[in-house]
Amino acid sequence: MTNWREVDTFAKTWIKEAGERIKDSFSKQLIIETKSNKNDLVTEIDKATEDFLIKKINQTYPDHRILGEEGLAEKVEELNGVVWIVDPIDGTMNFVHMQRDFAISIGIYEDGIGKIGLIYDVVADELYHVFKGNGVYMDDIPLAPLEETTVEKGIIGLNSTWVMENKRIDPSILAPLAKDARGTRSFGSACLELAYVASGRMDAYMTLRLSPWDYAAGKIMIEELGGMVTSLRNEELDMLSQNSFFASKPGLHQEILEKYLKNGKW
Ligand code: 2AM
Ligand code: CA
Repeated sequence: MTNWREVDTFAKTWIKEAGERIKDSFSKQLIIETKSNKNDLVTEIDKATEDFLIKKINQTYPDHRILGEEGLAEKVEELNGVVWIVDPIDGTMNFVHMQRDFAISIGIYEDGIGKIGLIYDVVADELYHVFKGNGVYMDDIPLAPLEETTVEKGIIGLNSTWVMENKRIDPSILAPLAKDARGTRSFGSACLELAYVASGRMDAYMTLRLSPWDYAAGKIMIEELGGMVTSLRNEELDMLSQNSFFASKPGLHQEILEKYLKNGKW
C-alpha cells in the first residue's frame, strides 16, 4: 500500500530542494541547446533538475516510475502503478531570458488517476499543491472552488504564436474570442498558467499542443476545484502523448467550446 501522505511530504521537500539548485545556477553561464525547433530550448539545468528528482524518487520508491520531459528515466508506455510525471523546468525560455516565471511541475498518478500535484514557482517561492480529495493550496492558503463565469468577464490565457504554428488552422478563428474576452494573457509557462487558473488569476487557458508533463499537476488542481480540463475538441486528454489543451472554469468551458471552438480543426 502506498503511504500517500509520506509521498506528498517527500515530493514537497524535493521540489523545493530542486528549486534551490535552480536558483544557485543563476550566476553560472548556461549551456543552451534546442530541441524540436529553434525556440524549443533546453539547458543543462533542465537535465540536472530532472536527474536530481529521478534519483530522489528512485532511491525512496524503487517501484515508482517516472515520465519526465527530458526522458532521463526509463521509458513509460502505460500508466499502471505509481507514475511521477515531471517537468523539471516548465517555461525554459523564461528561465533563460528572464530568470523568472518558470516552474517545476510534478503530477503523481496511480493507475492513471491523479493523486498529488505540485507546481513550484521557483523565483516567487510559491508552491501550489493538491492532494486529491483534500483541496488545493498555494503555500498555506486554500484555493476557492472555481465558479462559473462568462467570456465577457473572463481573462483567457492564449499564446499569440500558436494559432500560426499549424498550416491547417486559420489564425483568424480565435479572433472573436480574443475580441469578446475581457482580456487575454500569455505567461510562457503552461503549468504556471494552470496554477493561475486554479487560483482564479485567469479564467481559462488554451493551447494547440501540450505534453503530459506540462499539465499533469495543473489538471489535478483544476479538477479538484470544479474546473474542466479537456482537449480543444472537448475530449479526455491522453496522458501519454501531446494533446490540444483547454482548461477552464465551469460555464465558460461550455460557452467557449460552443461559440468559438467548434469550427476549429484541432
Ligand atoms: P517547456 O518550457 O517545458 O518546454 C510555452 O508557451 C509553454 O509551452 C511552456 O510551458 C513550454 O514548456 C511549452 N512548450 C514548448 N514547446 C513545446 C512543444 N513543442 N510542445 C508542447 N509544449 C511545448
Ligand atoms: Ca520543460
